[in-house]
Amino acid sequence: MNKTILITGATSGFGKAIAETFAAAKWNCIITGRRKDRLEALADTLRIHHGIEVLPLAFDVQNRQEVFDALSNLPEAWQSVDVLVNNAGLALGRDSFENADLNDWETMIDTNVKGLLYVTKAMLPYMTDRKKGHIINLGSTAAKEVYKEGNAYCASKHAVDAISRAMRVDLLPHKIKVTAIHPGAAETEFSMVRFKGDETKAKQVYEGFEPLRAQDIADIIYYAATLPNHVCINDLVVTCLAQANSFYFQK
Ligand code: NDP
Ligand code: 8X3
Repeated sequence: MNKTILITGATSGFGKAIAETFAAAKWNCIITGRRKDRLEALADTLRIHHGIEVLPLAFDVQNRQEVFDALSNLPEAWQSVDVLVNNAGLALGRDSFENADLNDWETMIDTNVKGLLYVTKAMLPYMTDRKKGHIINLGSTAAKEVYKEGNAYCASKHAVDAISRAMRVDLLPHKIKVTAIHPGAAETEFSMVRFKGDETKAKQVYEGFEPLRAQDIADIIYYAATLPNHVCINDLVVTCLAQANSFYFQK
C-alpha cells in the first residue's frame, strides 16, 4: 500500500519539490497552500505523471478555523498520514528593528509559528492513534543565528527550532519522529515574497554564488523520511558550499 505525506506550502519552492519527489516514489500526497489554481495544477500533474492519489486542500495556515476545518475530518482513506512536512512559511521585509513593519512581523509569526502549531495540532490525532508518524519542520539557518535586519523572521524560525525540540520530547511516548531541517540560502520564490515582488532585490540575494535548490532539500527530506524506523534525524543544518552560516558567504 502506498504511504501518505502531507506537505504545507506545496504551491512553490521546497514544498512543490517535496511533493514531486515523494510522488515519484509512489507516495500519495496531500498538498496544501492558499493558491488553489496552483494546487489543482500540481495535483493533476502528479496524478498523470506518477499514477498516485492526490488530495489538494486550499487554506491559509494563519487561520485557525480554516486549518481545523480542512484537516480535522480528513476522508478516512487519507487519515493514515505517515509524514507531515510543516513547510509553509515566509519572510516579509528586511528592515532594522525600528523601521520594520508591524504587519510584516505579525504575518511572519502567524504563519511560521502559529500556522505550524495549528497544522500539527490538527494532524496529531491521526498519528497518536496509530502510534506512528514523522513530523518534519522547516526551520532555517535563521533558526540558529540572528542576522542584521532579520529580527522577527529569525525569531519565528528560532521558535520553530524550539517547537521541534519540544515536540520531540512530548511525542516520544507516541513513537512519533520529529525532524527539523534548517536550510541556508535557497533560490525559490522566498526572496520575491520577502521583497514584495521586487525582482532586482530578490535576485541580488543569490548573486555571485550557487545557492541551494529546492530539489536539494526535497532529496534530504526524502532520505530522512525513508530511514529505518529506529533511526531519527533530529536536527540538520544544510547550506550551499558558499555559505558557512547566516553571515559568511564566499562569493
Ligand atoms: P516559497 O515562497 O517558494 O514557498 C512558500 C510556500 O509557503 C508557498 O507554497 C506558499 O503557498 C506557502 N505559504 C506561505 N504563507 C502561507 C499561508 N499563510 N498559508 C498557507 N501556505 C502558505 O518559499 P520556500 O519554498 O523557500 O520556503 C519554504 C519554507 O522554507 C519556509 O518556511 C521558509 O521560511 C523556509 N526556508 C526557506 C529558505 C530559502 O532560502 N528559500 C531557507 C530556509 C528556510 P501559498 O502562497 O500558495 O499559500
Ligand atoms: C531563509 C534563509 O538567510 O534569508 O530562511 O534567513 S535566510
